[in-house]
Amino acid sequence: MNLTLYGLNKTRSMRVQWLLEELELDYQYIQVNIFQGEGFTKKYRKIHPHGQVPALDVDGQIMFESGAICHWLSDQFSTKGLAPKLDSPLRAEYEQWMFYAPATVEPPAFNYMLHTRILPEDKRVKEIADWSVKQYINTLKILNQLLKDKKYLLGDQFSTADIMLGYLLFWFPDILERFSALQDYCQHLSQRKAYLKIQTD
Ligand SMILES: N[C@@H](CCC(=O)N[C@@H](CS)C(=O)NCC(=O)O)C(=O)O
Repeated sequence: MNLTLYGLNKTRSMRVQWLLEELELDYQYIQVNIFQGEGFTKKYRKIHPHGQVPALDVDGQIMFESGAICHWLSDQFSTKGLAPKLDSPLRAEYEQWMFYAPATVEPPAFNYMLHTRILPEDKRVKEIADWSVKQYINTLKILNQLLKDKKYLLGDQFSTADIMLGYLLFWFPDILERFSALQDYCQHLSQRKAYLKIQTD
């Protein structure tokens, strides 16, 4: 299988890159600097209609949406054990976390980032930032309880769901300081060989 990842450091493409490394797959990496307008070229719009990263070329067929790519790859390479098999008792919980990360955790975290860091200062709305961080912290309180005494979301077994969630938790390390179980969780994640391999400045 020929794989080419279109991505950029410190973006959601890191989910896919982290997973490709966990799966020990060969892939080509093409950097698309979305902050310098490279997402807007006609050529790149044919790859990703929104001009975003990540996109993955699989033998000439393009996929986009980080969660979908990670979900698909994990099942394609199921022998690597990063997604419980369909008939495994852990599969339902795995699916739950795969969707929980982008659907429940990501929106408040991203809105907070948007209104504190990404938007130009005159476009930031304090009320949205305040509301989003409150929602995010409430979500983390629940996650912190659920992850007590657990190494990974599925217990001792690392899975792609940990990539989906873990990638997000690294966005605001200062907020994590008050959540000891989440700090331990991130500590485990950050020691993984594949995670360390994709860290660049
Ligand atoms: N839901 C999409 C979001 C993709 C996304 O928003 N990517 C950002 C980088 S993290 C991007 O390319 N932004 C540039 C833009 O929207 O123009 C996914 O998870 O793949």
